[in-house]
Amino acid sequence: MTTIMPSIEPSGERIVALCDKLALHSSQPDGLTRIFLSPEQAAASQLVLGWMRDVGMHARIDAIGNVVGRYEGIETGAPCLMLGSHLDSVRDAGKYDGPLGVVTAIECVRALHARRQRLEFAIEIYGFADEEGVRFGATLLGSRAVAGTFRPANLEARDGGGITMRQAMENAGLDPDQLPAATRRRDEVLAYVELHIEQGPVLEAEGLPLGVVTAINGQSRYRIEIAGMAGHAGTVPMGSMRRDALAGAAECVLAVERICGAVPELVGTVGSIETLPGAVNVIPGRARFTLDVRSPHDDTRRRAVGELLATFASICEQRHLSLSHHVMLESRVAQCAPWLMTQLEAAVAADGIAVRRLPSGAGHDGMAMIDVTDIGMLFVRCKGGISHHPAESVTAADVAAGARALLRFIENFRPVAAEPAT
Ligand code: HGY
Ligand code: MN
Ligand code: MN
Repeated sequence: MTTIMPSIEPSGERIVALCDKLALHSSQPDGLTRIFLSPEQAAASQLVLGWMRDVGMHARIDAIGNVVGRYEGIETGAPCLMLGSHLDSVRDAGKYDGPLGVVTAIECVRALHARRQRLEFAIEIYGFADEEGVRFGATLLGSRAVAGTFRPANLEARDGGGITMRQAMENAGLDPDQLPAATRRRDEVLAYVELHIEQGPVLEAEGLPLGVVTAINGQSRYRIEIAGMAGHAGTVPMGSMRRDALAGAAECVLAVERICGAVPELVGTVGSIETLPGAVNVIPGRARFTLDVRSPHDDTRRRAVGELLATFASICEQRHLSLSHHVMLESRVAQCAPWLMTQLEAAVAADGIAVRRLPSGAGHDGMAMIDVTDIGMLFVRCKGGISHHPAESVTAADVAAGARALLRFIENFRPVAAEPAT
């Protein structure tokens, strides 16, 4: 007698509900903030470990705190198709940036497990521990550890409370000296494919639930510091006797808007700024701000960064201020592999959905994973393109379409020999 296994197809409602459940693990009482190596992240990781084990995966926490699940293929120990996304968030975040990719991948494995279906390859799902880089400034820490490109100097980076990454790892029960154990070899991984919300307006504007990503824009992140002279707000006359670091920084911020606004497809953002000593009646002696510059063209981005740093220097010279800058991230454009795009498009088209290729303005773990394997991405429409904001939202129908496409991609996945590294 043949047993008809329940063919549990991934449910959009279930995936959204699980993302909403994950969002409860937050350090922010009235919203979602879940940063790298925080108690909230540890709790979220335990939840995801359980979900992975429920669908027949071996699941563990790796040396940097990534959650890793493995669903064996027909042959134990086979190379894997790697799926996933990140489990950390920005401050006051949306619920789906990151978790949607992890949960959807788990629900695809649930469908395979329910049918007792094994494939010619293993499936591994990563819930990366730090993609956003909120706590220590450097981003993609979890995926860089997997790709073997983690910079040990990052261990000495300090968070806002003065805790080093090394201490934070030890506090979380991780051994920084074991970090190399997180690295995966190229021959273990057939490809890395991530499902993610678009975080932009294109799919919604064109009435499409899904899109296939062509490339992840290149990104430069800097920490800029301007020093002047603190002084009494009431007694130092306006003009050249003042060396107001915040006024200088403000002129720099407007230069970012002017210079980046003049170049198509280039974006520049000052996301955070702080002044010292930060008192109402003291002229700011120091100002620190972050700079985030992105473009689909690496030469455009590099030229813009050069022009911005030169402009900052000229502003500071005129105001008798000193300027220093620290590179936090330089990441080239990460091209998605055509063979993966073709297979993702076939999976999307099989549902009768028009295929739309588009670049990603947002950064993703694929920027790191490209150093160990070919990458692909599948975008799901999000309302108004809103992201990095509590109003981030998706529909269960679009999520179900994304899950169907991802499951179809998995079932029809045909690995090709990766191009030899150039
Ligand atoms: O910053 C980004 O683009 C991504 O959300 N980490
Ligand atoms: Mn993300
Ligand atoms: Mn993000």
